[in-house]
Amino acid sequence: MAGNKQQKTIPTVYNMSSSKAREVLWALEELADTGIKYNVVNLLRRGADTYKVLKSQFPLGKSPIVTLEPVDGEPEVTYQILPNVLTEARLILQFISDHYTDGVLSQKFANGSLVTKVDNVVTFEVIPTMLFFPLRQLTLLMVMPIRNHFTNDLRVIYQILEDALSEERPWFSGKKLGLADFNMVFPMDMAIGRGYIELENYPKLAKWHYTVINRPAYRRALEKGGPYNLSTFA
Ligand SMILES: N[C@@H](CCC(=O)N[C@@H](CS)C(=O)NCC(=O)O)C(=O)O
Repeated sequence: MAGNKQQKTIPTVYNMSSSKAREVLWALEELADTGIKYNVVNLLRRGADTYKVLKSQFPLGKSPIVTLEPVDGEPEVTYQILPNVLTEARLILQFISDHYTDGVLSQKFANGSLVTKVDNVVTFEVIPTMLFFPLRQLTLLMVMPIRNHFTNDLRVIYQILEDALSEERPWFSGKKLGLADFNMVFPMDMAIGRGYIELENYPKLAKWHYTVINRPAYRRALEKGGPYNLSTFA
C-alpha cells in the first residue's frame, strides 16, 4: 500500500481467532512500515467471553470490529453507526485505505461471490458435526449433495479470479497490492485450508496466494493475531 498520511486515530482491532479480522491485521502490518500504529485485542473463537467482548463494542458481535482512539483529542466521529466504531471487514479496509494511506486504493474486484459460496460449503459441512448418531449420519447423506453443488459452483469463480491475474497485473488490485487483495485473502485461505480448490488447476491463483502468505507483513499478522486455523476454526 502506498504512503502514509498523518495518523489522526489509533485503531484497535478486535480480532477473533480464525476469522476475517486477519485481513485487517495484514493490511495494518503492511502499513506498519510507514509508521502507522494500531492495537489488537485477541479473542479465541471458543473463548468464554469472546462474544460478550465483541458485543460490548458493537451489538452484532462479529469479528472484525475496530474502535478508533483520536490522537489529538479530536471529537468522536460517526463513520458508520456508533461513534468511532467500525465493523464489516470490507468497510474497515476501505477506512484504512482512506485514512492511513496517501492514495485511495481502488477496489477492482469484489470478493462477495467467493466468500458467500465458501461460507455455504462450510455451513453444510458443519451442520452434521453438530448432531449425534444416527442423525449425524442421516444429515450427512442429505447435505453432502448440496455441499458438492456449492463446491462445483466455486470452480466458475476460481476461473474468473485466475483470468483476472497476469504477469503485468499480478494483484487483484492491478499492478500493486491493494484493497482487493486484502479482501480476497480470507475466502482464499478458507478455500485452500478446507480443501475446496484444486490449486494445480489455477496456477496464477496459486502463485498469488503463495506470494501473499510469504509477505513479511502477512506473517507478522499471523503471529500477532494468534490461532488461525480455517479447518478446525480453533
Ligand atoms: N460481514 C462481516 C461478517 C463478519 C463475520 O461473520 N465474522 C465471523 C468470523 S469470520 C464471526 O464473527 N463469526 C462468529 C459468529 O457468527 O458467531 C464482515 O465481513 O466483516
